[in-house]
Amino acid sequence: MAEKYEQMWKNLGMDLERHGQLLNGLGQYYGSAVMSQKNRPKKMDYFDFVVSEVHGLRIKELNDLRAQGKKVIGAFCIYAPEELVYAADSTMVGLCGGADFSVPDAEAVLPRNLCPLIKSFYGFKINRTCPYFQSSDLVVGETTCDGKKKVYELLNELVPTYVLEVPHKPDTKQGKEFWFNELQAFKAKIEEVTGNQITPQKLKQAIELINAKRAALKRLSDLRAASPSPISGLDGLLINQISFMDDVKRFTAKVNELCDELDQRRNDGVGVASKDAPRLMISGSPMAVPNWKVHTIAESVGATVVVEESCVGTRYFTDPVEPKGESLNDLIWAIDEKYSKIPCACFTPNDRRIDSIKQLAKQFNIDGVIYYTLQNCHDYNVEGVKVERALKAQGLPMLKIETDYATGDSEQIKTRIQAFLEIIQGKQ
Ligand code: BJ8
Repeated sequence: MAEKYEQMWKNLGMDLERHGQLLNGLGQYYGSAVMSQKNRPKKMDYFDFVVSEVHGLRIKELNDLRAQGKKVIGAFCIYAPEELVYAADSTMVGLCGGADFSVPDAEAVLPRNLCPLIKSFYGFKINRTCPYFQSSDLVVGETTCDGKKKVYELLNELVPTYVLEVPHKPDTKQGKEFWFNELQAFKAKIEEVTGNQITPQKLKQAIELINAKRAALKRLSDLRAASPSPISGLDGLLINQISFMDDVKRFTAKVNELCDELDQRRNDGVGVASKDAPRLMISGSPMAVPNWKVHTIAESVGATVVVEESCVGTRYFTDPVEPKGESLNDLIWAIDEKYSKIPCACFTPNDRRIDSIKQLAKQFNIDGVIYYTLQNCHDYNVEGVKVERALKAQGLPMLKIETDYATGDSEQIKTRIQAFLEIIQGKQ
């Protein structure tokens, strides 16, 4: 791939030497973690191809769009309203932020005791190895957690960064009205950056486009509820990660094709692990590419991860945008309603998330929950107390793992998950 795309990466101002190191490491990790899995669905071929070209062909596609005058908008959070971006004939992509590779670069500037996701994304911008960053005309941040909010100020020195102010009590009338005004301001910003006006018709089409993507991901998720699950948790996670990078229409069609195969596997009783394998939910901080650590470990010791209660998971696709009218205001209110329901731990109170975890535990017939917190993420860490209480009341065990992107604690995590599975199996 390197030679084919070298000129493109050069034009994007990337550090070719460091980028080469990154790609080598990623290729090896993908081979050992993902490609080595047994009995994968055939239709995973497409997603393997996307990963193999994630810094190549996909970046070329984005830059071909830019050459046609379209804009690429980068984001980190599912609160960035992609419907408004697509309604302005533009594309939204998730930015790099899931690898340890860029953390030392960030630590030369930022405090070390910061969430690895934040350090990773900032490091990727500094070291110029993320082609998504280099291809973004605008980055959209949001005032969710304090760490991100402050790092966006520094990021703005390197790439134009627009920060959405999200209400921290989104369920209140004031919160919803506040968010409606923020959405209007964001619409104006996107119109200014793209030079395109967002009409009701364009916004309606964009809502339908993204709703179809969310529906395909929900269909995939529902299929994982089968026993045995027809696809590994790692592949399920991977598809959710790719959803933030790939072309929306093509991705939706490919997920639906995969689901047809999984449907057949479910009917034939074909799974990736035995029916008795403990079924785990992973709940907590989001896992961006290539954060496959906990899934890989859990599935290597005999569990199946069947659902991610995460922004790279159920929080993204659970609710569609459901307009009650056709006017621009009706459509923006529908976006307001949908996004206000995203149960991020940055908000308070966040009972919606507890209810969702309880409902998912039933739907997926869960045996135990791994509560996953990125180091120094206070919001998810503290909210774990309430989640554990709620699960305990349902008789479900929870294992809390607080970790970063490095592999130094992998053996320790493995031992802890093995002990957790023994507890679960002792109960079965
Ligand atoms: S809607 S979860 S994607 S903010 S960066 S909060 S891990 S300390 S990512 Fe998130 Fe949007 Fe919420 Fe979802 Fe913690 Fe790290 Fe902050 Fe993080």
